[in-house]
Amino acid sequence: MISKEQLEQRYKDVFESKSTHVVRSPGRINIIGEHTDYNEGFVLPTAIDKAIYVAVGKRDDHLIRLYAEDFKSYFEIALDDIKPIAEGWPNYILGVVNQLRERALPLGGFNMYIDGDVPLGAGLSSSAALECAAGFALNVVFDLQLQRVDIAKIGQLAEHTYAGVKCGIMDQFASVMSKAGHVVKLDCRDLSFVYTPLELGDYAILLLNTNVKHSLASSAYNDRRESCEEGVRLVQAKYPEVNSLRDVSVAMLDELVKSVDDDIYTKCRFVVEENQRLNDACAALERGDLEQLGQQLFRAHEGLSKEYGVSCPELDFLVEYVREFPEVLGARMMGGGFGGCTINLVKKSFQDLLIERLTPIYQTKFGLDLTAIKVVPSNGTEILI
Ligand code: GAF
Repeated sequence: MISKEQLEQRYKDVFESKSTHVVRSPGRINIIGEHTDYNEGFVLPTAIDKAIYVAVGKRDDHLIRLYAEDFKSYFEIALDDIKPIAEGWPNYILGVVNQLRERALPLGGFNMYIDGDVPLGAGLSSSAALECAAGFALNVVFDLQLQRVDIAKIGQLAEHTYAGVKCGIMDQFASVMSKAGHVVKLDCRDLSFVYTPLELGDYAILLLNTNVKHSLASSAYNDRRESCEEGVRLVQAKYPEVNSLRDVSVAMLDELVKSVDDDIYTKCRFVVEENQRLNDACAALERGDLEQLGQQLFRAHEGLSKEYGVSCPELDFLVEYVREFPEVLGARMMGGGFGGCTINLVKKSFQDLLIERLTPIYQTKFGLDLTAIKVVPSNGTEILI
């Protein structure tokens, strides 16, 4: 947690003026429902107690000046010159600004100081948190009258256009809309949602960060999305009323995709089954059946690894290792994949022992540090007052 006073002071040091607002926008976890959001399916995320913070203030000119504490790096551009840069953190903010300008909203120059405690590249959506923090802050500073959901959509489009990842809406939605102590069951088709209390009794959510991030993750992500869209096109040949994999059954895939392209078939079937798993997991959570919930997590991992092909040896190892322990009810890779964290449902009293045992084994096997992160379901984006 970084305090408002610290952020205001750092803004003052960097820009030699006073900020007017400080915004906190959190990272997220997702209990289950992976790669379903861009297929109009369901997801079950919530924000965590790790966030991106921005302090912001208007300028008298039309310049945007940014400073990212993590990279100790400045960036400056005139509002009228906005375009994506080759790569790097400014794109997430520039992408948001670009979206606001495309909507002809009245923006002026501003300074923005950025800090945070969401581990970067860990699959906890630090980029979505940054987009939402920036969108939320600019909404307040320039009185743009945007709703929270608009800010999430703007963040998603920023990611598509300025970061080149054709992501779904889950990460941005979770960052702005979450409620402490709850998960959000979000229907990504119409963005209707319900909050469900995350009551885990003697169990807790523990994240294990592989500290692996594969450089081809973005293109592999976009490839998966294309495979899903191709599967839908094949089904539409006979069922034109189908819009997305949400409308597709395994029987339809068996009939129309299997013999045409086995790889597309396997990936599409994973998505259809993942939606079903999410519904089963929600029902288990509602009746307090944590064992059943955990089983769904293990099954989801199998699918993500063997069918959807978005895991990696480090993630597979972590999930296999924890399977041995009765104190771990479930585990799976989380988020887009190819690195990042596993999410584990672990008996509270066993967490530290598990971390202690696993850390040296992981280090010996992969030559990498393992980082354990305990998270608490938290509120979405807010102005710090
Ligand atoms: C990433 C994306 F940004 C999300 O939209 C989602 O598709 C997720 O991967 C996989 O479920 O976090």
